[in-house]
Order: sequence, then C-alpha cells, then structure tokens
Amino acid sequence: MPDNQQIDNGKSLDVIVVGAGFAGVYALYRLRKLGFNVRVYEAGGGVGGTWFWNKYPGARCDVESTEYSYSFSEDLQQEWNWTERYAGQPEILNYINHVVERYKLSPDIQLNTRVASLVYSEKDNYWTATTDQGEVVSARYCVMATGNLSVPKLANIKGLESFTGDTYHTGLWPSNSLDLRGKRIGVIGTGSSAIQAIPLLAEQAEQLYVFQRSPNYCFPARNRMLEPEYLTTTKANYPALRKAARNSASGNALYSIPEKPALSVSTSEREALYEERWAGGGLNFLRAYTDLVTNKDANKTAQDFIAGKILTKVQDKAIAQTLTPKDHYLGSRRPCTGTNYYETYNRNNVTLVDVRKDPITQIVAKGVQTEKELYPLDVLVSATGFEAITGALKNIAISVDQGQTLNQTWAAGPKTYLGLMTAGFPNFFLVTGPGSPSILTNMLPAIEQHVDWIGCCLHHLRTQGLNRIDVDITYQDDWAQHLNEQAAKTLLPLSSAWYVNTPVDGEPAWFPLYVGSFGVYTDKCDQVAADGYTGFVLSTVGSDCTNRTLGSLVKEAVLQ
Ligand code: N01
Repeated sequence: MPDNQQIDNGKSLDVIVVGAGFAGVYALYRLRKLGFNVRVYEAGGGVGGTWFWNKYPGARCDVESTEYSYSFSEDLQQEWNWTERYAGQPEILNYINHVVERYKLSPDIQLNTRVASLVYSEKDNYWTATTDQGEVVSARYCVMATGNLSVPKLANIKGLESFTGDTYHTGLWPSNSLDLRGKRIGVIGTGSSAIQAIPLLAEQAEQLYVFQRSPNYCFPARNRMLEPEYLTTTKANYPALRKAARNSASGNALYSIPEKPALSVSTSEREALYEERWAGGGLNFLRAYTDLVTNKDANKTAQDFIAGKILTKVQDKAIAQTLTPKDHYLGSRRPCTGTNYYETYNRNNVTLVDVRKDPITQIVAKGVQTEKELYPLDVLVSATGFEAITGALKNIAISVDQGQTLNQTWAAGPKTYLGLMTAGFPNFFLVTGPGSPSILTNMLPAIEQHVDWIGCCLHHLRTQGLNRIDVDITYQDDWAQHLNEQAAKTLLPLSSAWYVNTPVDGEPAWFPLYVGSFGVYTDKCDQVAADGYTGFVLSTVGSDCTNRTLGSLVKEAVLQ
C-alpha cells in the first residue's frame, strides 16, 4: 500500500501541493517552515517543472540568471555561482535540484504521480486528491503550483499522427543529447522555443525547414559567461537588488526604468538609445521609453528600428521581409530573445516556409504537404506552444462536492481574485495563475510573492482558529474589471498572443493577466492581508480549530 494511504486515513496532511517546479518546491520549503504538513505531487520523473521538460536544444531563460533565482535564503544566493548571463536549461535544472537537496525536500515530493482529480467536501472542509497511481489523499488546503506553460499543445493540422518519422514537441524534448545530425528536420512554429532551437537544429540538420505562420520580434540575447568580479558585486548587492526587483514593474532590478516618451525626443536621440539597447541585448529594449507598449506611434518607431536590423542581418531581402512582424505591436506578444536567430536564415541548409502564403494542407507519412510543395522530413518538431495559463488546471477534474467543476466555472475564461483564489473553491490557492502578473513578470519573484502570501494566510487562519477561506465574488468581479482597465491602457489586448482570451458567445473577454506594475500588485496583496483579508471570506468549519493562539499579522515576522 502506498504510504499516502496512511496519510489519508489520519487526514494528517495540511496542504497538498500540485507540481514540483520552482513554485511547488518553494511552497514546500515555506509551508513546511511554517509548521504545516505538506506533500507535493509531481507528474514528472524529476523536479523543475518547465526546466525538467523543456530540454530542447538552446533552451535558456530570457531573464538574467542572477534574477531568475530564489531570494528566500541569503546562504543559498551566496553559495550558488551562475556561470552565464542567461542560464541554460541544464544549469537551471541543476540549481533547482541543488535547492531540493540542500533543504532536504525530497521526502515530501512524490514524483511520477499525476493528480487526476481534486474534490472539496463542504461538510468535512477537506480537499481529496486522487492520483493516476490510484492513491487517495486528503488535506485541508490545496496549492496549485501547476505552472503556466506546462501542457504542450500540438498544431491543429490534418494528418499529424500519420507522419512516420520522429516527432518531438519542444516542451517534451526527450534528452539534452538527442542526436539529429544529418536529418531533414521540419519545425512548426516560430515562438520563443523555436527561436532558441532553430539555430542549433540548423547546425545539426542536413536540411531544416521552418514553417512560420506569424513572425515574432527577436532581440539578441547577448549571452556571455559571467566574470567572477560581476558575481562578487552582485552577491554583495543582492539585498538591494532583490528589493528593487520586488518593487519594480516586472520583477527585474536589472532593467532600466524608462524616463521619457519615445515621441518626446528627436529621431537621432531615439535611434541612439535603440542602438544601445540592441547592443546590450535582452528584453531591456522594451524599457527604453515610457510609451513603447502604450502608444501605437511610439511602438512603430521601435518596430521600424527592428525591421531595419532584420534587413541588415538577413542577406535575402524577401526572407528578411517574411521574418519581419507586421501584424502585431512590439511587446503585445511576448518578445523573444535569441542567438544568431536571423543569421541562421543565411545558411544554405535552412528554408523558411511562409505558411500564410503557402498553407500547410496536411502532414503526410513522409513530411509536410503545403498547397504548393511536399517537404520530405525525417524529423518533425512541434514548437507550437502550450495550453497556456490554465492548461494544467483544466486537466485535473476539480470540483466542490461533485458539483460544478472548475472548467465549468471558467468556461468563459478564468476569473480570480488577485490571481490567488477563485470564488466557490475554498482553501484552493493558485500560484502565479490567471489574474496575477504571472508570465508578464520575472517568474521567480512572482512565485516567491504568491507563496509567501499563501503562507502568511494559512498562518493567519491557524492562529485565528479559522480553517476556511473563500473569495467574495463581488471582489472577484471588480478585479476582473480592473484587469481589463489596466490592460486597456496598453497595446497588449490588441494582439493575438497566447494569453489573450478569445470572446465567448460574442461576450468580450477579460484580460487574464495583471498588466500593472508588479510592485503595485505586491503592495495591493500585502494591504489586503494586513487589513484582515479584505475581499476574502474567512470562517471555521467543524470543531477542530478552536485553539486560537496569538499570531503575528506582520509578514516579515511570519516569514522569518
Ligand atoms: O510557444 P508560442 P513557445 N501552423 O505559443 C505556431 C515561454 N518561453 O513554446 O503565432 C503553424 O509562443 C504559432 O504561430 P502563431 C515564453 O513565455 C520562454 O515558443 O499562432 N504554426 C507560434 O509561432 C513564451 O512566450 C523561453 O501564428 C503554428 C508557435 O507555434 C512561451 O513560453 C523559451 C500552428 C507557438 O509559439 C511559449 O513559447 C521558450 C500551425 N497550425 C518559451 N500552431 C525563454 O525564457 C501553432 N503555431 C527564452
């Protein structure tokens, strides 16, 4: 009998955490430190979430490694030495494994176990999870650390299953050392994953065909090895850097704070700053001016600059044109960073297929058939993204007393209060889910902020003799409206990005992410907690929760 059965019998678990990526691992650390009995369930054979699955060539973070790392432990950040400006997937996976080992978290993480259903009992005030291993466990609280980009999506193309060569999805890549030398490789998609993989696949392939539907903007990453002096200075400055990241617009202390609108300066001044940002590399380009993602004309100046760069990099001017985005504003879809991406199209063994002009009609046994041509392939790579933001949650049958499911509740799009909980699903917490800044920020501070908030909340419930928390739906509706209002101030809702909800039954969709500043959002969450959890409904069910002890509502005291 699995040992969880025993846990279930005693109902001794306080918290079920789903997912052992960066969010789940930190939730275990934090909640355990607060004295809760926690168990983490992870579908994969290892920890790391995104960084466990995305082993495709070139997989690398586009946030600088010294910022894409936990800040909760001074010892940890002083000990760990990042080797590159942007850490590659293997190094990030080593890091998260190190954290698990250092804090002895493994015993409470159950790998190779997918949570299939989660049912809340109103009467007992317990969540019961059933796993794909047939285990049944109950706990008072659930923390969904399921990730925003964890369910790979395949292209909706006829005949995909009939291809007889090898097929891979970037988000389910089998091994870092997969050898594709000498193969004829097709890549469907030109998002962040493809943009990183294409230059390296091109080096291996006999012939590489890239099937592009929408071109994306790609900033040069300018990755480099980190000098020891840089690390020493960063480590000395970590307290200030972490604080600045938490108060910043996107959780990044290393991005500059724009001072002026793009249209307030002369063309030559603007071009000079764009050149500087292009040379510096990475997403900091978007911080050049205050109005780049709010004003169409300002945005156009940056679009034109990048179009010019693509023209200088790609020898064939027609290919350069095809690679230049014309259907969306810069920053309205998540921009990509890459190394030698545009230059790769100068190689003799790389062919760009514009599927807007020559659509794929079907996948056949031997390759990809477009209206005009058959592209024979040995390997087909789907770089077609994810069932983003809610995909992993939707794959779990989540309900209250076998009643309305979360999928039914969210049929017209996910609604939450502060991105932390959704009304009608008590004691059920989300980490970096819909309604929060989520993937618009640096995920590491976003994860730490959510987990810390949840930890403080559970501590508060326990010390106040409470055991149930739900959302007041009026606050949730107001939050959805606030999300829309914030998004409407920007160009983001105007794109067809994977995070923009499509209208259902003609009803306008609400924007599923908080577009305002991460620092403002963090303050709002803190204020809600300090005011006694405004907008949440706290109560006690049953009689097992009478031991009211004096507890601190001061976040810093709780999180020591
Ligand atoms: O996925 P995507 P991704 N025919 O959804 C195309 C994060 N990330 O895995 O745009 C042809 O962006 C689709 O075309 P279109 C990051 O947040 C971060 O690349 O729908 N093409 C698109 O080009 C990122 O935003 C890092 O027209 C089809 C592509 O597939 C997110 O993950 C690295 C098609 C999907 O792109 C997702 O990135 C990697 C079809 N039928 C990922 N269907 C870093 O940190 C889909 N497509 C650097």
